[in-house]
Amino acid sequence: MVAAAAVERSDSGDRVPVRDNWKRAEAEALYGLPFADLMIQAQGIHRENFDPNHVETASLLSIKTGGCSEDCGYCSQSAHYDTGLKATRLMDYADVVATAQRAKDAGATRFCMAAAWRSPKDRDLDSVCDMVRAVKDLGMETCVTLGMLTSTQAAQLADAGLDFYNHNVDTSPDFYSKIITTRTLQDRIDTLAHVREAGIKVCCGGIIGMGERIEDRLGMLVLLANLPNHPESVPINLWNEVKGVPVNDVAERPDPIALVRLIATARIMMPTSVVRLSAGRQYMSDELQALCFLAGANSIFIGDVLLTTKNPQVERDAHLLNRLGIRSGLA
Ligand code: SAM
Ligand code: DTB
Ligand code: SF4
Repeated sequence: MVAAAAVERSDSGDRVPVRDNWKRAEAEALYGLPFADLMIQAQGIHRENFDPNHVETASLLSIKTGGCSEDCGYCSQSAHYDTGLKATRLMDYADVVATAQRAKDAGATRFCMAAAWRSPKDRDLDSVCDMVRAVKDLGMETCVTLGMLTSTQAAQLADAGLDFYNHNVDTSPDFYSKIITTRTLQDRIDTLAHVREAGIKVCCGGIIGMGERIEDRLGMLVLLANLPNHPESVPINLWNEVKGVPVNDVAERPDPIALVRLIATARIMMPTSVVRLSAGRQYMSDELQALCFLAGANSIFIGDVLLTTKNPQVERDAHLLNRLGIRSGLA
């Protein structure tokens, strides 16, 4: 029943079949399994491909905040909505490097630099490439998220040594147009293709809790799992509340068990991808996060803020991971 469409290498070097032909009905069947059956399957796959007692720690920095021309209905940084956020210019090189050093000292192994752009201007891209080189020299993995890229721009970032590019599909193909109108899902898929062609690893996921149905959440997983290659990193963001954006009127925080089921389903469908329990951990109990790690989540953002919204305190994360016996940059 399960056809192997491609083969990828897991962390342990084993060859594992990786499918790119998922049907939504199959995702629904997995998601709807009795909880214990879903969890044991996800845990088995997690253990085949990763150390289950390790969680990756990434740190985020908004290097250019607000004033964005896109209309993403969830985002504090869109110029289309009055969110009370002050727009800034691109940060200075020295401040970015100093922040990366502090993040490293605090236990982050990856440093993700985010800019509120529809797409970068060539002059700005040169500056970001310098930042990437400097952060790499600190011995950290690098990730940037700058909006849409041409293939030339992706090649420039690859030359600078960039490890990961984050560009999310955000939601299901069916729900997408209710959330964003200024760029299409196909625009995003084109950028992901440019990133892949340039040899940069892909970080791509989305957001839940924006008023979508469970079918949309699974439709998003099917979209991600059927990309030509599975993204190496899959961030699952729970919408972090922002006043003044359209999503605020329709948002519904997902049932915690539904979140665990979604993580487990992602783990099964994308066995070799790192699944990040991304934004929204500020709303989660320690017990819920522990269940998400058991379901196969193996990355978090650390630091008291994400880009413009809150994240749990580093001390709370260190305490949680310690109690679970999970190794990370923090513990
Ligand atoms: N401007 C670039 C872009 O959109 O490609 C990069 C930055 S953007 C903030 C990166 C991602 O953060 C978005 O695609 C979205 O998935 C996520 N995000 C933004 N606001 C969020 C919120 N309030 N809660 C959860 N995730 C959010
Ligand atoms: C991703 O998927 N989540 C991060 C990162 N990629 C850039 C961003 C989360 C942003 C949360 C809202 C904010 O802090 O503004
Ligand atoms: Fe701009 Fe990115 Fe926010 Fe969309 S998610 S409004 S592109 S910063």
